[in-house]
Amino acid sequence: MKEAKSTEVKRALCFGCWLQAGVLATVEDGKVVKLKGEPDHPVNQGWICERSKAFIEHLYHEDRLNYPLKRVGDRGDGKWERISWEDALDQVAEKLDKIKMENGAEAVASVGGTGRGFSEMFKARFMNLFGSPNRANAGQWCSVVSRQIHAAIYGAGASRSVKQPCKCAVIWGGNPAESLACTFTSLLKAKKQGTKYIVIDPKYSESVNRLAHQWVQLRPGTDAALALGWLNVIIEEDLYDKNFVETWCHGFSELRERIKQYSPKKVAEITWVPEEEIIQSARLYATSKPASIIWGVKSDMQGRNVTSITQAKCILRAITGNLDVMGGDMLAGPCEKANYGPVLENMDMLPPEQRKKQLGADRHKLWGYPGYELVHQAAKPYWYGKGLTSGFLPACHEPDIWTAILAGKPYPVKGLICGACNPLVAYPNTKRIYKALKSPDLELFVVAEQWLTPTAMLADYVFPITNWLEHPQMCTQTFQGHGNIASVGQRVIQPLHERRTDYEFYQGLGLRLGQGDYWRETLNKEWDWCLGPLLNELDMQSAEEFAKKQRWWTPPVVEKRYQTVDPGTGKPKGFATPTGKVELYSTILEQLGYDPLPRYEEPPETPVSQPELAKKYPFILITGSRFRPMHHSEHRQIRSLRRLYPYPTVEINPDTARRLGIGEGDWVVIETPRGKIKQKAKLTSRINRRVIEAQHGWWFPEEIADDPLLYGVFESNVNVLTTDDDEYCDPPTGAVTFGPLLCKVYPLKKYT
Ligand SMILES: Nc1nc2c(c(=O)[nH]1)N[C@H]1C(S)=C(S)[C@@H](COP(=O)(O)OP(=O)(O)OC[C@H]3O[C@@H](n4cnc5c(=O)[nH]c(N)nc54)[C@H](O)[C@@H]3O)O[C@H]1N2
Ligand SMILES: Nc1nc2c(c(=O)[nH]1)N[C@H]1C(S)=C(S)[C@@H](COP(=O)(O)OP(=O)(O)OC[C@H]3O[C@@H](n4cnc5c(=O)[nH]c(N)nc54)[C@H](O)[C@@H]3O)O[C@H]1N2
Ligand SMILES: [Mo]
Repeated sequence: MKEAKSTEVKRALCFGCWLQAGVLATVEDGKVVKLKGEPDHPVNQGWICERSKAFIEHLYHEDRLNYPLKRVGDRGDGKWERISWEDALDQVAEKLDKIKMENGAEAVASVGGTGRGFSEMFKARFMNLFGSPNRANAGQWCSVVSRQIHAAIYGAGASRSVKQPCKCAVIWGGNPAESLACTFTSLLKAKKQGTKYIVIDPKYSESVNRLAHQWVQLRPGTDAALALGWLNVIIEEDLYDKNFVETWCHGFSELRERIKQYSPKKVAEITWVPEEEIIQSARLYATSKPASIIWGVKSDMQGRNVTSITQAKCILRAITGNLDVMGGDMLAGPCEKANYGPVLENMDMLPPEQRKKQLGADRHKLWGYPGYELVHQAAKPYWYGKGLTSGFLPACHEPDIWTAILAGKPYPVKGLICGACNPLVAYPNTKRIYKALKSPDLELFVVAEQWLTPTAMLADYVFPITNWLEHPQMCTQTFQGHGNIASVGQRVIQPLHERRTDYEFYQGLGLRLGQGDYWRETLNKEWDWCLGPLLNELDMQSAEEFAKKQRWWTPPVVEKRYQTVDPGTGKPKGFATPTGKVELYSTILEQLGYDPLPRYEEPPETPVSQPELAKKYPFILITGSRFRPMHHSEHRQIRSLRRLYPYPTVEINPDTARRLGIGEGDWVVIETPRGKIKQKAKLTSRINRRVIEAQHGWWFPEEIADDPLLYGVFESNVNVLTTDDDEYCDPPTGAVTFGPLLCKVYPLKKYT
């Protein structure tokens, strides 16, 4: 007789992207056999995407890293020796200590991505205790920059509230149909309930197709001008909320003066959007109550305009009376029932003299310590005596790490820790990063990864890390106006082979470097402590118990928090900013030496700013629109997903393609002044004739691993074409330009 199978269902959180959807995972005889969405989970309401389901394939894939590796040949040769975790950690810790002794702790830097595996939080703790201020991450051009600008202006983030559908929602520089699949249905549902969507996008994206009441097709990179044009219409036509502006805003008269420069006529010339459309869309937003502006990442990666775009969006919400009201955009502080951010990361342990050495913080002050300290000063007393969630901030200017390695300026960086990111593919200027990682001046390069990526191929040590099915999870994030939900996921199975969590990697190094007092025994214990205040209140013993019994917690919704009376002062709480108001005129930006008001600057590489260069490179290049099923540079080796999207594609208007002799599916060369790559042509009238859109994230795990090929990392990777030049970066935040840039395109066959 056959023995009965042991079957168990675990309640996990998918970490395929930062939404962290609820998943029910079925385990049969110790093997994960099925993943499905957890009904009623606030994030995904029972639905999960194809990528989430494919994590079973990810878990058991033959190419996953299973043991720590130590390089034995030259960097990139692909000659590795298997080594134990303990030996590898001993050796890395010893080298880090040596670099610190000889060059100072700042000579060790770290790079990160979207914080997968909670690596950014624990990396922050490790680096603070080690004494280095030089932590960089993808937040510099993705959401965290905009979060920091919100923090300067409102003293908190702001997030769409789904508790009540809004009359009008603006999707600005995002395409949630591809990028936020789990929550897209909530947008469709709101449309049925009457929400009118304005989508601001140079392309007729799938979100335009499925949602838009009005599509504003602007020239790439001109969002700041458009936002200022909207402000002009709204103020000149008296469509703003006078009461809110008078009581709760600082600097309206200065703003009013500034926006005079941005008449709809002038903005139409800059943005290619007809004057009448600018006026109509501004009126629609301002007169629909409540209305919301939904974040899209393309606002965060337009280089020199990044601060202005987000600043203008923040101002739009405030002056139209849509801030912190149901159906509008609710103020989003941190989770009040958790130990998070500065306390979790032991931020106070980094001494002031080390903070001063942070790379790039002299130029990009809002991103580094100078800005952080001003924001934190106002936010700490306001948000439960702890301050805002950081995780990614304050960070150093990412491109400065490569300069410090290559040129030793302003001082050398000799050790680099790369955790949960793939800079050689996802960061700007691949060739420069390649040079830095190959440099003999970089004495130690350590990677914590799930796969041998092109970046990991250049490492001295590679540590094999679990995926989300192999570790317990905790999430305290602001979610769609629910406030700060706390959600916990169970470990589904024990880590396979010798994989360990990111936590154990940083803890392992920390314990060897005198940080014993600051690390808990296990990740589970860490979550128990993080959620301590909430667990106490619920009379639960552990996060694991919470995961089994309760699963998530949402705080009561507080509308118009600024009006609530502070018992200490007897006055309304106001906002967590230096003036206690919404700073239309930002005193923080002013103190840091930047323009306190938003403005539009022509991006450094467009047909307008560089007409001569545009003769050679006639098209405007935009990059990196999300596409299912891929997530940045991941999943190219997951067969079921690769089958859905086998090649990189570049979108070209059919008229343009015809003129260039390019047919559907042809391999074409895309070239900028910095290099060339190939992708397959996808002809679509959804894109403007003058604009080209190339995908990001491409490398080919099936190709040769060894340097200089590195899995074809230079073949189709769009970041071979991008730049990290400081002239292209936003002064306050250092955000880079992933578009607009100038390019030319031609059929590959002509040149082979
Ligand atoms: N040109 C262009 N470039 C872009 C963009 C663009 O629009 N255009 N978008 C940018 C944006 S917004 C972002 S966020 C960045 C992303 O930049 P990155 O984060 O550097 O890119 P990913 O491909 O997400 O890299 C994540 C890596 O972490 C590994 N990983 C996954 N889970 C874990 C884990 O739990 N622990 C560890 N240790 N490793 C794990 C994966 O295998 C993968 O190699 O890309 C940016 N790059
Ligand atoms: N499938 C999938 N989902 C993901 C990710 C992934 O890699 N794959 N990554 C996750 C991450 S880290 C992020 S940051 C989010 C980002 O996801 P989103 O915020 O949705 O951003 P994108 O998909 O990069 O770009 C969306 C739209 O911006 C438009 N666009 C391009 N240039 C401009 C411009 O100058 N102005 C304006 N207004 N629009 C422009 C593009 O045409 C595109 O339709 O997605 C997350 N979700
Ligand atoms: Mo991102």
